[in-house]
Amino acid sequence: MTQVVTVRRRALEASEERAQALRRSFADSGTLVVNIISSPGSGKTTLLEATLRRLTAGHRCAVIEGDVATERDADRIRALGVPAHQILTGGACHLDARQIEAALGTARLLPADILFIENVGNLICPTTYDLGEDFKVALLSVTEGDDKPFKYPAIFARAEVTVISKIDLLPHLPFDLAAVEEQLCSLNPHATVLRTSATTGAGIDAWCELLTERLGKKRLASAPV
Ligand SMILES: Nc1nc2c(ncn2[C@@H]2O[C@H](COP(=O)(O)OP(=O)(O)OP(=O)(O)O)[C@@H](O)[C@H]2O)c(=O)[nH]1
Ligand SMILES: [Mg+2]
Repeated sequence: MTQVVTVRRRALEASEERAQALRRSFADSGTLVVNIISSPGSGKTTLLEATLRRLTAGHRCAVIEGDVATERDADRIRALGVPAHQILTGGACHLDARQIEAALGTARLLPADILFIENVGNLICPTTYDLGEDFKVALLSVTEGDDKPFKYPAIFARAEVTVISKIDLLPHLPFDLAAVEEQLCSLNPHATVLRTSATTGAGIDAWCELLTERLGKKRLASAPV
C-alpha cells in the first residue's frame, strides 16, 4: 500500500514538473492556454466552434482535444481550418501535462496566440491535473440540473471562469439560474460566470472579449522590459 501511494505521488510530482515547464514556455511565447472542463456533452466543442469562428480572423488559434476514443472533436475543429490534435486516452478520464507536451512535440499547433485544451468529458478527474494552462474554464449546461455546483464543488471552486451553456433551452427546463449563480459565487467568489448559447450566439461575444483581454494581459506580462 505504501509503495502504491509513493509511486502515485511520484507520478503526480513528475506531471506537475512538466506542467511548470509548459507554463514557462507558454509565458515565453505569450500563448494564452485555456483548459476547458465539463461533463460529457455539455457543449465544449460547440462552444469552441462558435469561438473559433469569431476569433480566427485576428488571432492564431490551435486546439488539443482529449477524448477516450474517436477523432471526431478534432475533425470538427479542423473543418474550420484550425489546427487541432486529438489525444486518445484509451480509457483514462483526464489529460495530463506529459500528454500535452507530447502533443506539442508532434503536432504543428504552435506558434499560436491562444491554445484551447478540451479535456476529457468529466467533472471530477481533470480538476486536479495542471496542464500548464493560464486558467480552467468549467462548463455547466442547463440540461444537467441546477444542483451540480454543490455536488461537484472542486471544479467550480478551481475554475476562474464558469460558462453556463445552452441557455436557449432555459424556457423548457426547471433550472434555477439564480440559485446556480449563488452556488458558484459561494464556491469561488472571484470567478467570472458567463451565460452562453452556441445556438443563438448569446454570450459568445462576452466570452471572446474575456479571452482577448486575457491574451492582452499575458502579452504585456511576457513583453521584454
Ligand atoms: N440547444 C443547444 N444545444 C447545444 C448547445 N451547445 C451544444 N449543444 C448540443 O449539445 C450536444 C453536445 O455538444 P458538444 O459540443 O459535442 O459537447 P461536448 O461537451 O464537446 O461533448 P464531449 O466532447 O463528448 O464531452 C450537441 O448535440 C450540440 O449540438 C447550445 O448552446 N444549445
Ligand atoms: Mg467535445
